Parts: sequence; C-alpha cells; structure tokens
Amino acid sequence: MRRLLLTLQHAVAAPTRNPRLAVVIGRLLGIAFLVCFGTGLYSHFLQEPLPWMHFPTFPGNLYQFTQGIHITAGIACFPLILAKLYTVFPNLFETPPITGIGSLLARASIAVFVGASLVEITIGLLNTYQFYPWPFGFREVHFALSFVIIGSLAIHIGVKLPIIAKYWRKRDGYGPELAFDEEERAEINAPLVDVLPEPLQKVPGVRQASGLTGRLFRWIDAAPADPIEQPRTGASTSRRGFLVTVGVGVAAVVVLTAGQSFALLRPFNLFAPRVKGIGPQSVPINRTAAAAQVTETAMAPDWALTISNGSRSASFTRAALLAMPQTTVDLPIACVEGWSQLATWTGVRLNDLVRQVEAGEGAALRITSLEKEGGYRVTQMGSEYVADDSTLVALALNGETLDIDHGYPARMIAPGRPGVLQTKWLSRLEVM
Ligand SMILES: Nc1nc2c(c(=O)[nH]1)N[C@H]1C(S)=C(S)[C@@H](COP(=O)(O)O)O[C@H]1N2
Ligand SMILES: [Mo]
Repeated sequence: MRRLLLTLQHAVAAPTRNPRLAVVIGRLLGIAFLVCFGTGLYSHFLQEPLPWMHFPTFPGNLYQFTQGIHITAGIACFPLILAKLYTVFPNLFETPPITGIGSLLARASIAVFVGASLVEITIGLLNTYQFYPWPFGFREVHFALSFVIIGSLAIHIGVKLPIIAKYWRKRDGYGPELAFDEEERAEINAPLVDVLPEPLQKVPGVRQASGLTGRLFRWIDAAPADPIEQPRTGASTSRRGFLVTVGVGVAAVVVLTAGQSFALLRPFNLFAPRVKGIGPQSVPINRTAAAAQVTETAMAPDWALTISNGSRSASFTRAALLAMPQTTVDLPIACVEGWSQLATWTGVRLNDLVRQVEAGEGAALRITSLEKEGGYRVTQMGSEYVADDSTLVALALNGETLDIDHGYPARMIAPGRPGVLQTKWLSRLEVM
C-alpha cells in the first residue's frame, strides 16, 4: 500500500504542484470565500432579519453591489478550486495516510471543506439559473454549508499555518514538489515484489502476475525511479503557464457572467441567465403574471390597495393612487440570483400612504401580494424602508404604465433591498 501511494505521488508530481502555488491559489480562494460569506450573511439577514436589525437604505444600489460581488466571487471560485485541487493533488496519496489524531483531524477537515465547497458553489451556480435538481431547500442548505465551510477553513488554515507562513512570500521559493526521504527513495526504487508482505511474495505466480494485477505491478515498477529534485528544467515556464491559465480561467468566467450585475461588463455577458435591458420595459423578468396566476386579479377593475393600522384602514384604487403626489426614483431591481437592472420608477411615497392610516415614524409593514401562494406572497418591511423617501408604491416603470409582468397595478420598490422583497401585484399593506 505504502509503495503504491509513493508511486502514485511520484506519478502525479509536477513543477506546478508545490506548496508555494498552493499558498498563492489558497490566498485568492480564501479571500473569495470570505467575500462570499460576508455578502451572503448580509443577503441572508436582509431576508430574515433578527428583531434588532436595521439596514442601510443608502446607497440605493447597495444590495445590487453586494450581491453582484457575491455571485461573481462565487463563480470565480470554480477555476480557483480546480487549480487548488490540482496543486495539492499529490497530497492525496500521502503515506502513511494518517499519523495520529492531529493528522486525522487535518485530513477530515480538508475532506469536509472540499466536499462542502464543491456542493456550495455548484448549488449556488445552479440557483442562478433557477435550476433545482435536488430535494432540499436551497437557501437553508446554502446558508448552513457556509458555516461548515468557514469552520473547516479555519481548521485548515490553522493546520497549514507553518506551510502558509513558510511560502507566503515569493522569495521563499516554491518548496519541494515532493519530499521523499532516503528510505522512501529506496522503497520506490525496489522492485515491487520485494516490498510486498512476505506471505504475498510466496503466493505462486505473484512474480509473473498476469492480467490486471500484472499490469498494475509493472506500472508501479516502471515509475521513474529517481524522485524529482528541484529545479526541474522548464519548471518556471510551466509555473508561469499554470498561473496564466488560472488567471485566464478566472477572468473568463468573471467577464462572461458579471455583465448581469455590473453595467460595464454587460456587452460580454455570454453565460449569465439574465441580460440587462432585455424584457418588458427593458427590465428582465423572473416570474410572469401568468406564472404567478395573478393575471385576472391584477386586471380586475375593482382592484384596490388596502392599508390598515389596527382598526384603521383605507383603500386606494389605482386612480386614487395616481391622483396623489407622484415621486420618481432611479433604483435597481437586484435579484439574489445576481442579475440586476437599474430602472426609473414613478409612484406614491410609501410614507405618504402609511400616514393616511396615522401610522407613526417607526412603522414596519406586512406586505401581501395578489398571489394565492408562493414563498414571497407575504413579506415584511422594516421601518427604515417604510420611512425612506425613495420607497415607492410604484405605478410606472421607465415612463410607462407598469407592465403586468412587472407588478401592475402597483408594486413595491425600496432602496437597498433584495429583489425578492420588491413585491409585485400589491394587494394589502398592514402596519405591524
Ligand atoms: N409578488 C411577487 N413579487 C415578486 C416576485 C414574485 O415572485 N412575486 N419575485 C421577486 C423577485 S425574485 C425579483 S428578483 C423581483 C424581480 O422579479 P421579476 O424578474 O420576476 O420581475 O421581483 C420580486 N417580486
Ligand atoms: Mo429574485
């Protein structure tokens, strides 16, 4: 077994598989993970705030920015993780695999870390395409795994601290590709049969093993006998080539998707699920009125928005809302899935409306849409958004009557909130 592991390590050794590159890629990956964790927590708590939480309503595109960063950094993790796994691949065949409780913990934490990370970024990416080929709730699992990842990352960094410190700076070199000691070299160089346990050596035919076993034995025996020494010819060229490849990979996935979140990159948006400016009134649509089954209730001539505060309540038809003072704001729709779109909204200030039912400054709202079902039929809005002058019950979008797919007869638009909370097809507002 030991011989096989040594041979495997030897077989996959390469100038690009060394501690220094593992540290270089690891640092980038660590930054990407922390950025994703921070922006992810922010997005989580916006959607499920703890009672004492209040959020900034300025700048109005804050969430567009944090979530754009979240998705983009998450996408950049794909090439980075692959590169990292590539550089540390020979360690998989470390022998002996486990030397004690410390190394058991170290290897277990890496296994958990790699597994959780791969699942996390994969379900995250599929979520941006609204593709859910799994039986669990995306948000809960994505949230829970982030703590597993950050926890095992902390252990991983702790365990590897000596190596990280040793190869942090370039002038400390790249480290050994593989550190075979004298004994290991002797073992690699010995014919395989000689290192087999004695009882096995005595089995008739082992020395002339045929078939698959024979092929495996001969492959192990044929592995280059000399352990790799530094520097290998062309090592720096292949290291540079590797870093360039990783850089190009990261740049490519970022540039070809980040146009869904960042206007400057819009022309290069090839792979992202949504394209800025495409959709009714130049704003993309996730869920149409037909899909939400609200076409009839939204078009009903007797539609009215009800606002209640305890026993006080008032109803506003669309004509009544249009007769009130109108305000125009530029605010983005910023979906948790990463795409976003700046748009111009016109409508009634929410704080003007709640004042009509004599709600005070600190009023928070429960918002109900016309939908009969769906996770975001009923949502809550903190008082900081209700009080903000740019939070509107929007009646028009980009200068035209709100399209039914954008929430006609009226939708909520507030600064700094995730798209899922910008409720379309409003029905009822209740002061809490
Ligand atoms: N009533 C209602 N409002 C809603 C939604 C919805 O499904 N129902 N989707 C939300 C989501 S997820 C986003 S990103 C924004 C924009 O979604 P759209 O593209 O479906 O308009 O509206 C939000 N408002
Ligand atoms: Mo969304």
